[in-house]
Amino acid sequence: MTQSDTWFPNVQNISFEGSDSRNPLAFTHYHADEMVAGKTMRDHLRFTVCYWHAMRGTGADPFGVGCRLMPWSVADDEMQAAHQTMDAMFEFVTKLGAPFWCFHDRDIAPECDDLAETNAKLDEMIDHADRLQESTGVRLLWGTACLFTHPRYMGGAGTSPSVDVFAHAAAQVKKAIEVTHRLGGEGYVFWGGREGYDTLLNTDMRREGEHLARLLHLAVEHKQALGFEGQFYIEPKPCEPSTHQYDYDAQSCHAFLLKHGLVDHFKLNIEANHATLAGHTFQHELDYAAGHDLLGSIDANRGDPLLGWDTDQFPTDLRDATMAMLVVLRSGGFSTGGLNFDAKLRRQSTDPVDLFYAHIGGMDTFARALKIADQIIQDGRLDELMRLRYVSWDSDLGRSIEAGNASMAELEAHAMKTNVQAIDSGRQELMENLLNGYF
Ligand code: XUL
Ligand code: CO
Repeated sequence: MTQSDTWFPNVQNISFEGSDSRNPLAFTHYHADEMVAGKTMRDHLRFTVCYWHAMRGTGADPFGVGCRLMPWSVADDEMQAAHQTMDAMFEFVTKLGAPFWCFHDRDIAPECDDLAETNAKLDEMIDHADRLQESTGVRLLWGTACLFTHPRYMGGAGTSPSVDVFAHAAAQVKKAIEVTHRLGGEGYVFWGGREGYDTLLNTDMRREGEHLARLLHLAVEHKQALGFEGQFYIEPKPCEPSTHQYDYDAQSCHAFLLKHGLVDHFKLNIEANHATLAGHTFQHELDYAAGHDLLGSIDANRGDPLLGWDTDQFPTDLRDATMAMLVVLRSGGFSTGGLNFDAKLRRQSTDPVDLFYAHIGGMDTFARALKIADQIIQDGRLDELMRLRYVSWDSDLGRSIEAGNASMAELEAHAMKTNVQAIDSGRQELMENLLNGYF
C-alpha cells in the first residue's frame, strides 16, 4: 500500500488506542483486527466512505450556498479538480482505515454538453480510480448513477413524463453499471431520488410505476449480459425532494419488486434517516428487510428528531446503532453490503479534519454497537423472552396452523373448549430494563 500525504498532511493513519485514549484522532472502540462473534470487526462492519458528502459536500442547504471550500476543489479546470478530489478521497479513506468507498457517476467526473464527452471524462476518472484502488487496497462497495441533480430529471428519470429523459437515464445507468463492474464493485444502488410525484393532478401513477419497473428490468438484463455479479439494491425513501417517492419504505419496495417480477434480482439498502422520514425506526426497516431476505446494505446516518428532513448526520446514537447491529448479526451479517456513511458534516464544520472526527465517531459508535449486540445475543435473556411470548405456537395446534393444515372447524372446536380471555404479559418494561443493562 502506498499513501499520499498531500491533502491531510497533519493527520497520520488513525489507529486504535482503546477506550481510555484522549486522542480525538484515534479509535476508542473500532479495532479492525479484533474478533467478535467469529469475525474481525473489519469484516463485520465493512465501513464505507461516500464520495458525495465526504469529498463534494460544501455545507449548502436550502437557505444558503456552500460555505466550505475544501482545498482539493480549488483548481484551474474541472478535470484537475476531479483528479485532486479523487486523490484526496483515497488519501482520506486510507488514513481512516476504511476498507471501502462508493460514488455516483457525476460525483467523480463532470457532466458535459453531450453524453459521449461525459462518458469519456468518466472513463478517465475510472482509470484513475482503478490505479488508486490498486495502490491503496481500498475497494468499491457500490456504484450508482445520479439521476436527480441535472434539470432534465426534474420530473423523475425512469418515471419521467418524457421518453427522451427515460432513454438518457437508461444510458446513464448502463454506463454506471459498466464502470462499477470495471472497478470490481460489490454492488450497485438505485435510489429513486425523483421517482415519485409533486402532485397527482399531473401524474399517471400506474404508468410511471410500469416505466420504473421497465428501467430496472433493462438494468438486470444489462447486468447479466455484462457478467456483473455484484448485488443490485434499491434504497427506499418516502419523500424529499418529491412529495411522494414510489420506493417509500422496505415494505412498499418489496411489494413493487414482487409485482414486477424483480424480487430475485434486488436487495435493499436501508438508510437510517430515510426510515425515520417514513415514520419508522431504523430497526423497523432493517427488521422488515431481514425478515424477507432483502437486507443487503446500510446507509448509516441519522436525522434530527426536531427537524422533519433528511439531515444526513453522522450516526452517534449508540442505542440505535446497537438495535441495527442486532438485526445484522441475527441475520448472519453482511455479504456484499456494508455500513456506508451517507452522512455529511454540519454547515458550520468547515475544517477538513472535521471529516476525520465525523467518521471516527461513526465507526466507534458502530464498533461499540457490534460488541453490545453480540453480548445481547450471547446472554440470550431477550431472545428467551421473545421465544416464550410465542411458545403456544410450538404446540400441535400452532404447528398445524402454520403448516396450513388446520381447518376452520378445528379452530372452532378448539375455541369452544378454551375460551381465552387474555394472554401472558408481553414483558415490555422488563425487556426495556434488560436492554438498558447492556449499555
Ligand atoms: C439521498 C441518498 C442518496 C443515495 C445514493 O437521500 O441517500 O445519496 O444514498 O443515491
Ligand atoms: Co443514501
